[in-house]
Amino acid sequence: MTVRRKLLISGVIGLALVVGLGFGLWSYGGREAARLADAGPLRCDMVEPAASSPHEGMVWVPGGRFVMGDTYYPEERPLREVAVEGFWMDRTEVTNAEFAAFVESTGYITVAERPVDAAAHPGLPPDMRKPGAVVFIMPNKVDGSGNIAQWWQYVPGANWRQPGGPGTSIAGRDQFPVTAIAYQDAVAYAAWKGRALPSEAQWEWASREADPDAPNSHDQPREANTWQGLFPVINLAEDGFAGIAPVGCFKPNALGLYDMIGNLWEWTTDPFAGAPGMRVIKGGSWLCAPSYCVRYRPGARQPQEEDLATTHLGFRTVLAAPAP
Ligand SMILES: [Ca+2]
Ligand SMILES: [Ca+2]
Repeated sequence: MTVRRKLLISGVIGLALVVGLGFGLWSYGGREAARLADAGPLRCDMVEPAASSPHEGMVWVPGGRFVMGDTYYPEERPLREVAVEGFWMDRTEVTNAEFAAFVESTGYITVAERPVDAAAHPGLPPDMRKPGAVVFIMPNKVDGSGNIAQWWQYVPGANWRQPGGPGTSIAGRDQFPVTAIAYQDAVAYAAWKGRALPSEAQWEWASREADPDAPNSHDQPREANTWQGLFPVINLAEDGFAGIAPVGCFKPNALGLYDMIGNLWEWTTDPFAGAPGMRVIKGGSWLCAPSYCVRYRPGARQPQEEDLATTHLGFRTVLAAPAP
């Protein structure tokens, strides 16, 4: 079985257990969810950092030692002490406008826009032999099987320019985080900026506000774009966003970093041990809910296929440079 097929069948995107309570309920439905998602603001005002940064859009993350990992899901263990040097990090997830500037300058074509190498993925179903991305489509109802194909669909033609597939666009969404980005796309953008992607330890340390004593709550955070209601059929949007939010709509953490938790998952450079071709992603997304994916925590993690674009995943960059 290929990794791509395995993803759709076994649920790599949503490794979390689906709690069976209430499945079969009718929801507000996908149309209502789309209306809510379209009703949100197109940009949010961010607080200017107290100190100006020598690296545009980045904040300094001091070095230190901390206990990495968590104990909620098995893949977060073991807890282990790690040391991290200080580094610079993007305040926000990389936006559509930023990624568009990269594409305009370089002519870069993302993985989701290129022909699929069918030889490298024997046995792909016909639709997955076309360029595209995996898109969340809110179902009207689900059965209790936990089969994620009920809400994740491979959509030919979906990519960062049209994240919902043909007929959708990012017009007016400059300040939304770019999505449908495969690992090598994120690496290419970072290299163009003279930067890199964070390691898992860097990302987690920054998410813990560079504080070894930061609280390690397992509760759903208030200041993050996550999912309220019974995933995937009831989306209460109590945080103000039924879909992806523009960057910077929620309070930043103590370092001035926005949306580390929630909104989009973020790529890290760490290979996911025991899963060839997969990297660790961090922070959870707007799809994480107490009933489904309690991964809105610094120590949470998930494997993601490097070459598969999905629309709940983005990234931010880091820079090794002297402290301010
Ligand atoms: Ca939300
Ligand atoms: Ca995020």
